[in-house]
This record gives sequence, C-alpha cells and structure tokens, in this order.
Amino acid sequence: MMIKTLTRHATTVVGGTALLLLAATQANAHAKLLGVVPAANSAVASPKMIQAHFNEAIEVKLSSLKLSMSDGMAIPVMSMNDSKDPSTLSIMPNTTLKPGSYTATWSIVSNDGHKETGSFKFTVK
Ligand SMILES: [Cu+2]
Repeated sequence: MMIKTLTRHATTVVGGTALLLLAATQANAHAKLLGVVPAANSAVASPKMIQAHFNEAIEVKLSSLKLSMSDGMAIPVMSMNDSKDPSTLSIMPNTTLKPGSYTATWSIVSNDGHKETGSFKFTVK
C-alpha cells in the first residue's frame, strides 16, 4: 500500500521539470499512510468506525474516505473526523454492514499540496 502510494508520488515528481521541485518535495514530504481500521484484509464484525491514519496532518476538508461493497455499491457513511486529530480520516457506516467484502478508498491532500489516493479491503463476518 505504502509502496504503491510512493510510486504514484514519484511519478508525479518525475513529471515535473526542475530538480528544484524534487528538492522542495523532499524537504516538505507528503503524508504517508501509517495504518487503517479495520486492519487491511482482516475479517471483523461490522465496524462502527473506519479510519485511515497518516503520519502527519492532512487537509481534512479536501480529503475523503469512502466505503463500497465488492460490487462497487457505495455504502452511506457519516464523516467522523476529529478536529483534534488532523492526521486521521474517520467515517461511520450509517447502518450495520452485512457480511461480505468491502473496500475503503481514501483520497487525501497533504499539507504540501500533493494529492494521493489508495484503498484497503476488509471482510465483515
Ligand atoms: Cu508530497
């Protein structure tokens, strides 16, 4: 997951023209995903909270965490972001999740302005 994100970011940097851009990016690194709840690829009871934790504060208002079933159907969720923890995205499903496979997709804007996306899967028993 983290490797994928870094690769995408690297592609963005390579797309830039100046080495100065690369230097600036390294000095002010973008956020990295530290962990998710539920754990990626875990099998759990219907979770009350789904979270993505990053290593630094992100632009929470420009970022999102979404949930869908394996067939792509979106699950309605409520945003539960805590203003005291700007490095974490939190959502709560509006209903108890039926058994099955789910994908949570995050899209963030780091404080350095870089956009990154990723996803993780879990199963509800
Ligand atoms: Cu960055």
